[in-house]
Amino acid sequence: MSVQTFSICGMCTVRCPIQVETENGEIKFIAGNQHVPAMKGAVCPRGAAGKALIMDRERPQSPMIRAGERGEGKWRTVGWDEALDFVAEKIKGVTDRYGARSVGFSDRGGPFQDLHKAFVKGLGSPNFCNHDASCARNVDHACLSFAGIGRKDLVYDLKNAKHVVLQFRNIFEAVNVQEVNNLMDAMDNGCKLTVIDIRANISATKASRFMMIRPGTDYAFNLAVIHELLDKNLYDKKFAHLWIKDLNQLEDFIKPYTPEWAETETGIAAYEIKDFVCELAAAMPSVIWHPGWMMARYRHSFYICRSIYIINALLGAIGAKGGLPLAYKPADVGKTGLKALADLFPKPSEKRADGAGWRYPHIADGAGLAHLMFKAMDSDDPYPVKAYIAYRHDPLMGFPDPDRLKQIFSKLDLLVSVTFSWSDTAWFSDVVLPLSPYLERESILASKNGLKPQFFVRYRAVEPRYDTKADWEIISGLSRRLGLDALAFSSIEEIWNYQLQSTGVSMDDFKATGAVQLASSPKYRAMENLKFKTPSGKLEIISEKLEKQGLPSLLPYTSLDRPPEGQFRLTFGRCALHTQGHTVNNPLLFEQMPENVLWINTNSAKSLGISDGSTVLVSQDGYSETIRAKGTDVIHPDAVFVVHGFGQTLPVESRAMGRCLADNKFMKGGLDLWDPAGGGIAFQEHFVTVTPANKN
Ligand SMILES: Nc1nc2c(c(=O)[nH]1)N[C@H]1C(S)=C(S)[C@@H](COP(=O)(O)OP(=O)(O)OC[C@H]3O[C@@H](n4cnc5c(=O)[nH]c(N)nc54)[C@H](O)[C@@H]3O)O[C@H]1N2
Ligand SMILES: Nc1nc2c(c(=O)[nH]1)N[C@H]1C(S)=C(S)[C@@H](COP(=O)(O)OP(=O)(O)OC[C@H]3O[C@@H](n4cnc5c(=O)[nH]c(N)nc54)[C@H](O)[C@@H]3O)O[C@H]1N2
Ligand code: SF4
Ligand SMILES: [Mo]
Repeated sequence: MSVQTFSICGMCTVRCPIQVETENGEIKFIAGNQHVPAMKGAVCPRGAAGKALIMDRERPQSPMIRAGERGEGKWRTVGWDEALDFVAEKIKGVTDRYGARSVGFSDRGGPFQDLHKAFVKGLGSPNFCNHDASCARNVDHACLSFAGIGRKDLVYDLKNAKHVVLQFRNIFEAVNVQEVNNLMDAMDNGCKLTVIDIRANISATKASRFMMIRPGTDYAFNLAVIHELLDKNLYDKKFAHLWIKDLNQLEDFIKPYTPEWAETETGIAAYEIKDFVCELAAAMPSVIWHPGWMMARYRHSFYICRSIYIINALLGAIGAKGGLPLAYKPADVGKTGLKALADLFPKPSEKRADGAGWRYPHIADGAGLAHLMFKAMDSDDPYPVKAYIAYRHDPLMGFPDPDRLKQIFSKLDLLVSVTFSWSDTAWFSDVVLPLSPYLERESILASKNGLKPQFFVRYRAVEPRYDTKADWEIISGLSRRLGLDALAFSSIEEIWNYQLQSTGVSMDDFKATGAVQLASSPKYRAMENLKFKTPSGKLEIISEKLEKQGLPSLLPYTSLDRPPEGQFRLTFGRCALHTQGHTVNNPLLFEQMPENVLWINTNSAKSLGISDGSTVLVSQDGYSETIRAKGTDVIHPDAVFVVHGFGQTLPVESRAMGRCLADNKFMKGGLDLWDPAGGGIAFQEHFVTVTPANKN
């Protein structure tokens, strides 16, 4: 007999609500949760490959302790008791010698991180980070500096939008299933789509307007848009009067940045910028200029994001239906939120090793900046960090300059990787604790704010195939050994009941759909009733916090260096068939897409003697890899582009091994290139040389 289990996809960070059909303990079919209309019953190709992940023998099948040198790949397979005893003893050793603050932890962020935060807090360390310095930190900080709230406190109301602008955002390949469905519905209803990108990606092929921009000049483009909105009086005056503080300072600042000026920087014609702005104004306030997601690209990316929030505000889109309405939290709809596990322990009094909140008061201390925690491991400044748990996190692939990072990790007394697949970081660890993949584990309850806030649950769909464990089992096991009794839960039900106390909700309420809705219909606020958490309560063009740090609120434009003759800016992004670096070895997805290719402009290729489909050598500072060239007219000639996540070298992953090019290896010195205002890594400030592979 077949059984349906509600679960949450874990193949990427989006975590779509799914339902899993099983029969005799085997997975039959994975579909989008039928009770969530925007899923339309679908998952993306990676979501559908969940079964292949479960069946894959080439994933860590039991706990392992390193038997050779770090990275040598010699392992001793052990039982869970031995593995957890080993980790706990090492952590005790480090805390006895250097103090609790010497334990660092990073994870992949997301709705289930409360358990991890609780664990690190319980240990007495302030050093919980997530991966976001390599992803969306600049977006979040830009939103905080402008509106006093995080990026997720604003909803992208795609379904009701009349014009959507994607800049650095490839929504049809870097997929979030509900967003894709909502945008397609809106486009069926006449919503315009503008794409501003350095290449024609799949989103561009569906756009009503595509503008190919010179890499790294988006800030110039956006300043010209602001200029045009103000100069032509095309902005929403009522909204500006109510909510935008210091508009006059913006008006003064923006004067030199005309569309004609921007044309020379960006390569986009002034008339096109002007036409585009008129179109936007016609659709306001139901406009979403997406502030970006993977915005760890340049050292001024924070200001690009900030300029986008300013444009959305000028269009009256912030707070508006079909724009970026404010998300509701449980308390906003008269409900009590989940009880935080992190509340089980007091906040550690020590300062953070990465400097977030004190050395860098404008950087929020929740997610921190992982690269600065790594630097503390290297320098012992402000103090030594000697044990590191990389929990569902692969910094050796996800941060630049893996050789440098390996040197740093070599100084650790303990490196633990908790993961469901092999990764460069797991391979370099002292201990690998294999996490059950998401279909084989349940998670703590999670809460999602939005137009309809909700709680949701991930149930276990099938039992673990190998000797792997769920998050809560691993954290409880370690907590028990480390004297953190409050976290040493013996069942998931105990955790769920703890989280639900005072909410008036019981686990029975999740049974019918996998979620509990806290409001019956989407809630929008009238323009007069918006609420921002800045010191003035308004959207602040001038941020005192930034100014105090000597960082301008309005950054004057400076041109980035162009690649020297014969070199290209290395750019990267996603494709619909893979997630970051951990699905290339998935049998099903590998079959669909076994390699990445190097996008290169046809004319540049021709002048270098490179033909479409030929093999090329990509080099930087004496390091080279080969890859096949994709010669195309639809990439800017300054750039080459690859899909991130390839170029794996681990013998345990026979399919992925040796497949094409790892962009992260062409980022020497990249740990030092980051945005001082937003904290994000500047991944795209690296140049490479490309030559035919058969030359010489
Ligand atoms: N050069 C370069 N660097 C990049 C990027 C790039 O495009 N180019 N992209 C950046 C971006 S946007 C991000 S988000 C980071 C991503 O990099 P990371 O934050 O490291 O995330 P992942 O590679 O998705 O996952 C890390 C590990 O967690 C394990 N894992 C365990 N359980 C789960 C689960 O339930 N879900 C998931 N997803 N993983 C699990 C996976 O097996 C994987 O080995 O890298 C960033 N770094
Ligand atoms: N299929 C799939 N979906 C995913 C993921 C995945 O790995 N696979 N990962 C998830 C995660 S963690 C994230 S962060 C998001 C990322 O979501 P996105 O940020 O939308 O994805 P990317 O493909 O990294 O980058 C978007 C676009 O930026 C363009 N770009 C690069 N440089 C420039 C520039 O200078 N100017 C402009 N205008 N454009 C530029 C690239 O060409 C690319 O088309 O996707 C999420 N969804
Ligand atoms: S977008 Fe695809 S891979 Fe990501 S959570 Fe949704 S179904 Fe899973
Ligand atoms: Mo990301």
